[in-house]
Amino acid sequence: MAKLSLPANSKMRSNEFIYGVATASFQIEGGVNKRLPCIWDTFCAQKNTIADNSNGDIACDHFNQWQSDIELIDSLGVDAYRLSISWPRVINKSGELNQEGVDFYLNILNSLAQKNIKAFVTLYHWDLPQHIEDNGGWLNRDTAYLFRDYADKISAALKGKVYSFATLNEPFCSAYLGYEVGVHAPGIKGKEYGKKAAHHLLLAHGLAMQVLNKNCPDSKNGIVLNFTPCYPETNSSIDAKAASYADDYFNQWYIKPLFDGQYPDIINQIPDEQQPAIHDGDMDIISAPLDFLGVNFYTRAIYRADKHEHFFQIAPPEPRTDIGWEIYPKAFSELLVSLHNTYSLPPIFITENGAAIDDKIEQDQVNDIDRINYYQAHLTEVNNAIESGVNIKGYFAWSLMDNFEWAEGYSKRFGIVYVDYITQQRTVKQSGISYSAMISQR
Ligand code: IFM
Repeated sequence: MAKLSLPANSKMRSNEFIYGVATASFQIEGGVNKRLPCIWDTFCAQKNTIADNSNGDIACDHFNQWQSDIELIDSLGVDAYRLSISWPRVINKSGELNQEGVDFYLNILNSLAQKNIKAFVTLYHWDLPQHIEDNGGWLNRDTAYLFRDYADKISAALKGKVYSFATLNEPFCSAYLGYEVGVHAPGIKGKEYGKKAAHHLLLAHGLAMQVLNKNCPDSKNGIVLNFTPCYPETNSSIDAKAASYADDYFNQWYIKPLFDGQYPDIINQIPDEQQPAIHDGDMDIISAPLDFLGVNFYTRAIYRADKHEHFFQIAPPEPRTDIGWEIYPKAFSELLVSLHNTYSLPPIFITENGAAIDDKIEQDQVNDIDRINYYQAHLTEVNNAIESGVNIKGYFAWSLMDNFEWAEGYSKRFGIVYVDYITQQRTVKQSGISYSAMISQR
């Protein structure tokens, strides 16, 4: 059986390097009746939105199983657990804290502290309260201020118990998938919406940073972005131009405002009706200093020039994971080095990396060798980036356990722990056993 290992003199062998596992509220919690509805509840209830017609009502039933899930996390020997808070669980319709919801997270955080596991808490992993969407959601500037108020109240309530707060997880997905192509909640389609939503999300981030720094100056406060590096199909200058435009549109659009206080130059090529509404002072709010940048990486994308559009994405070549994403680990180190060379970055945490594999459970075992190989190759690239001078402080496997994979429902498994959704039985996969062994052998 393949085993995960780290090179002999790697900084990733240091006890200072943080290893963790990650999840998100809507994907694992269930407990739907103990919170307000969110945009994903509504989206799942629509026809043909989710591959298996499922929803998050029960998910992994973490709402009820959180104690044994934390025992499970502890048994893996990780240093940290990255979770997200469900906004509709902790804030009621009038904007006040819902103490029952807050207590759910306080219990989790207290339990993690008892076990000496650092808590990395994300405030927004896509579960926007539905009543806020009913007023325009991320297309309404007011949502940024509602997010600040939520961040203010919840960070004050959790103060002292959180090692790191991230404002948003992957604003690209919320803005582009949710409001431009409509394959994620709330399912809005239109080129005129994506960049508007993105700007309000980034503004929300900047406003939330202010209250996080006020309430929890001792926590490491930052944001988590996802990157799908863009490669040209050929060496031609037109393909290079297409890839570069795609990179600005999908990746740099979210990081450049944070570190340079401006959007990429392609903003000048974007038609008026697609422009974000930028108010005076917004870019200063958005570009305030961060304690860390979270980087999520899974795959790359390949582009060619197109006669009508700025770029055309070709089908991902093999090898691919079960979700159809190309396995191309080299893009990981190339991305990290390029971000390091382009921006003046704070320390980086790899806040997500992992693979969907068509796992089979046989005799209580899951021999997910392809996932182990994926992790090995990507950990090696993280190490390569560190050796090239990138300041990386930790790595989180996505995910702790199989869960609700958004538009794919429960059909795609990303966990290092297998979940039987009928019995809610958890079984640590070989990748989990191997990740745990690698961590303990540092
Ligand atoms: O499951 C998601 C997660 O919620 C955000 N990042 C990507 C993962 C895999 O698609």
